[in-house]
Amino acid sequence: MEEVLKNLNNVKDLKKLNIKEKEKLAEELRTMVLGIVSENGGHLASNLGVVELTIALHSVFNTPRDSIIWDVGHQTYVHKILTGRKDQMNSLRKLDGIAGFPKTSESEFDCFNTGHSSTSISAALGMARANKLDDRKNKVIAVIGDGALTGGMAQEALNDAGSSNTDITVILNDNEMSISKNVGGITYFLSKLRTKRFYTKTNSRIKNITLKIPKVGNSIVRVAQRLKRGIKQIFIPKMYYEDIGFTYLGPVDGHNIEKLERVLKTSKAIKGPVLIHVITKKGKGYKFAEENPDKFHSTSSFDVFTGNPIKEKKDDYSRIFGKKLVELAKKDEKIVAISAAMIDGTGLTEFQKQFPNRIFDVGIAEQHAIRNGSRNG
Ligand SMILES: Cc1ncc(C[n+]2csc(CCOP(=O)(O)OP(=O)(O)O)c2C)c(N)n1
Repeated sequence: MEEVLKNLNNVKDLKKLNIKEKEKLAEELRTMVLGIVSENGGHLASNLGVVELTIALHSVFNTPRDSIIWDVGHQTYVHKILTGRKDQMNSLRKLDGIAGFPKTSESEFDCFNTGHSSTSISAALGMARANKLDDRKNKVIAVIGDGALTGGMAQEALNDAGSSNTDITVILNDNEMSISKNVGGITYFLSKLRTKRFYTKTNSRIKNITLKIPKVGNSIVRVAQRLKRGIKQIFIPKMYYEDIGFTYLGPVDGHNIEKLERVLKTSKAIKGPVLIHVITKKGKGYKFAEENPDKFHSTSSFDVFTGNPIKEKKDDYSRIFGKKLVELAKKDEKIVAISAAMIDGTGLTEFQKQFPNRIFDVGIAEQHAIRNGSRNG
């Protein structure tokens, strides 16, 4: 098969491809992202994990009319390549180069500037409400990782969206990782959902059949959704997302473009808020990143064949802070460390090794972390 990426300049070209070509494209995108990040540095593992999801999203939705809001925004390299910025990607992390995060001034496909975690559902809900007021039929999709989902604002937004009677699709990109292993009660809950394979198979079979029926297909999907809710209560008693007002679809294999496209098409036919649980592998396709997704979350330039950095890391503020804290903690057992999902990024890895009982990763929840660390009153 001919090279697919070479001839692809925009989402219109993408929509013309068949599944086999899209699978080939996924491979080529991985090679391209790996080449750029190994040279320039950048966010590798998260981008490798969303290749198929990004292809499916731009294939099914009518972007930029439909809005995709990427939480944090560090996983948008593939999105940028597919939306007309292929030739600029080499300038990533260079002066005046392409931004490493969505940037509204860079492209009409970037509809919200991000960087901070856990904001996507709030932004998406606002846009969806505006669409409703203006009687626009545009779709709004928030793509949020299981790490970002631990953030308070994401929970506040789910709470609001669930009762909003607004058409909004939340895609939960669940790779079990924040930068490090994801933490907290929500991760227990998600791991339970992931194991409900029996239910998933039945569920997608209903949708496959119904969507093939022209015209009435969509209304049958809706009835099936209601019925499904009943069945699901039997197998998954604590169906939290459905209980707070979302239609839950999934879990779906986030590396299977065909299945992803099917579930995304189904979501378009459903009224009100929908949550699609997508299972991905952080670092997918590059052995070193799959084995060490935290090391390859954000990286400086490295040798593709060994996975080793080109230059050894120098001491920076975080490393010096971390060393000093270990020194002080040896002398004072009252010293503990609290981190909002940034143990490595804030220089606390050595502290964690030496004092595993005196360090607390509270998830991406800075506000909670500060309060967690305060004295009485
Ligand atoms: C408020 C805030 N805290 C911390 C960070 C640093 N940070 C960037 S990405 C990330 C992990 C995100 O995990 P997840 O949402 O699961 O996405 P993944 O990288 O696994 O795809 C963190 C903690 C941030 N961007 N914003």
